[in-house]
Amino acid sequence: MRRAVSPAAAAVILIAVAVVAGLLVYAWVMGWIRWPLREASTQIVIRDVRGQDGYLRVEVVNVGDRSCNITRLALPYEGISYDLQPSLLLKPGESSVISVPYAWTYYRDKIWVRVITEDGLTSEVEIPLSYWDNPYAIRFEGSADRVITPDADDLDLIELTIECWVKILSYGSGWGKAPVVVKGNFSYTSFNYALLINLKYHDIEVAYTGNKHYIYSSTRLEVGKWYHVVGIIKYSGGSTYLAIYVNGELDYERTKSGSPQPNDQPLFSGANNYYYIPERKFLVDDLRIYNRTLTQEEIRDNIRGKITTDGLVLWWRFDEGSGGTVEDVSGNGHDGFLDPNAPPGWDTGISLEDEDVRELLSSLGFPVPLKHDLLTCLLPRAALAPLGRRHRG
Ligand SMILES: [Ca+2]
Ligand SMILES: [Ca+2]
Repeated sequence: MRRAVSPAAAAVILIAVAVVAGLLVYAWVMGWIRWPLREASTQIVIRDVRGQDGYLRVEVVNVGDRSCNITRLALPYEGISYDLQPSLLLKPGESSVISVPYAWTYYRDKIWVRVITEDGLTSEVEIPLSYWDNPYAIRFEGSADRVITPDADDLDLIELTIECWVKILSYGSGWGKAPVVVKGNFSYTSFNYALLINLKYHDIEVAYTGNKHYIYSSTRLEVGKWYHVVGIIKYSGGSTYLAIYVNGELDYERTKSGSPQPNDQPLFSGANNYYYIPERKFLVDDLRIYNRTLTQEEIRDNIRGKITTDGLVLWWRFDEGSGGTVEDVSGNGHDGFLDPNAPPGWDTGISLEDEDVRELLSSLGFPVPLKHDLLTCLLPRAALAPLGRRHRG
């Protein structure tokens, strides 16, 4: 025979259930039980993060008791995610390094990295980089400073994108043109393609072989300010499409007749044997050449740091800061050589510390990682926290 629960006992039970549920929700909200739950399902531990030559190298180890297939890596703060192709299969106890192309491999207080397995399990960490590059740019000054790389089949192009950061320090006497890139020794009559600074009109030109085969930007580049510039050339069906993007926005585009003509001459940055006067002074950083047309979305991804590598044929980071060689970190072997007769110098390069870069990221709606300040660099967090309370009471 069942005995009915008295109304008073029922009320007590209901209150007890409500209190326990409330405590559980409170603990969940406070993060007391969320962390252990997530931890219990975690198989992968992120052990180390390095930034080098335009890549983040993330060391992971499988501490679980079954194999894990890592399919994605994300930088949640930046809103960036990479599909890993191929994915990384780790047996229990195994470790490996995941490399993803990322531009901002310079000093960071910390970077938030997450890996995701094909089962949807995640592991993440906020960690300072254990290694980082120093941000340098190449500085062309005088009239003939140049970096040169020899001719190669994959630099002979009829469809391409040239992308880099440029800062003009002086337009000199205000006439002539200075090449950010030119594939060939001489002028438009024989070069394959070029991205030129017009020293008179203060704009950027993208050009290919032949008279009047160029367009120029409507943006005029202010002295002393970093700009992200892109020139696109695409030959198809008997004509050639040209476009210029400045700071992630389409600046100008037009289709012209004729086609780019590949040659057997070197690729130059800074000057060639035609565009070598007058005096000028400018910086170039993070120069890339692709053998295809990048979309605006890809251009903006590159600005925020998620570098597309599909079709990449040359990538100069200019982070050497000394010496006579610029490494091609694309893996295609197009290292550049500073002309010993007219060697360029080195200067501070682009990084997330630079106000022009920060303003651009922010204007495009991208999150800008916190700038590290001297105080948080030098003082441990524990020493900072109690400052406000120390003299109370
Ligand atoms: Ca650099
Ligand atoms: Ca050639």
